[in-house]
Amino acid sequence: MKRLLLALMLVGTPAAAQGIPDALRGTWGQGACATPSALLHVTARSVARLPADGPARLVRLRGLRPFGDWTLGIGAGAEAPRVLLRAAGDGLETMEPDAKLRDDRLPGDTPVLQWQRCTTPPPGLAALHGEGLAVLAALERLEAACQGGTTAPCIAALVAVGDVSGDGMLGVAEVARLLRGTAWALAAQDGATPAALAGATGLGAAAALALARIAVEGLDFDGDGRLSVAELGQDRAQWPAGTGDPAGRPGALEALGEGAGLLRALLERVAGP
Ligand SMILES: [Ca+2]
Repeated sequence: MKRLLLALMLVGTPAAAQGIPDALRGTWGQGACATPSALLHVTARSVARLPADGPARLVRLRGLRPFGDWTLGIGAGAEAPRVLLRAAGDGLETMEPDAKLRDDRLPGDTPVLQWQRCTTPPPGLAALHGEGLAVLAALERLEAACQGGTTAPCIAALVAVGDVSGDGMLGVAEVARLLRGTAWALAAQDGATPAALAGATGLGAAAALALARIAVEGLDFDGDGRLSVAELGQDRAQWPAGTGDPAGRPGALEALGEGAGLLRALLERVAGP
C-alpha cells in the first residue's frame, strides 16, 4: 500500500506550472559564502550545483511534484535525473538520488546536503557563474514564451530577457551576453569543472562577441546597431503575403544561402521539443 501511494505520488504532472517554490529559489552555499565548497543555484525549473572543485551538475526540470515534505524535480533527458529539495529553517536541504535507485525506493540511503543562503557573490565566483546563472533563468522565460506556438510572444520575450540597458532593443553586447550564458549552461549541463566553465565563458567570449555582431548586423535593418522587436519579427511575426512575380523562372537558391540569422536559429531551437 505504501508503495502504491508512493507510486501515485510519483505520477507526473507536466512541467509544474508553479515551478520550484519561491522560498527554495536563489543561491545557496556550503561552507562560508565567501569561499563556499559548493554553490547551489535554484530557479523555477533548474537546479545548478557548482562545486569549487569538481564537475558542475545542471538539472533542467521537466516535472515537479511533492514528495512528503520534499519537492521532487525530474530532469529532462534519457536518465531523468532527480533532485529533492526542502526548506530546513533558514537553510535548504537537497538530495540527488542515484540514477539506478527506483522511484518506489526513494529516497533510499541518498545523503542529504545542507545549504545556507548566500546573497552576495564573491568576485571570482560572480565572474565565473553570474552571467550563466542569469541566462539560465532567461532561457526558462524564453522557453515558456516560445513553446506556446506563436512567434510574437517569443520575440517579445527574447528582447525582454536580453535587454540589459532597458531601451527595449538588443545590442551586440546584450546578444553576446545571451550567447556566453548559453555556452555556460551547455558546459554546466555537460558536467564541466570550474576550469572548463571558465574556458567556455572566457575563451568563448570572443566567439560569442563575433557571433553577436553577425547576428545583430544580419537583422539590424535600420542600422542603429540594435535589434528592435520589429526587426526581430521581420517576416516572422506573421506569414508574408502571397505576392511574388509571375515573370521569371527558378534560379539557384544555394547562392543565396548561409545568410539566415543566428537569432532566428536560436528561437527555433528554443521553441522546439
Ligand atoms: Ca535596429
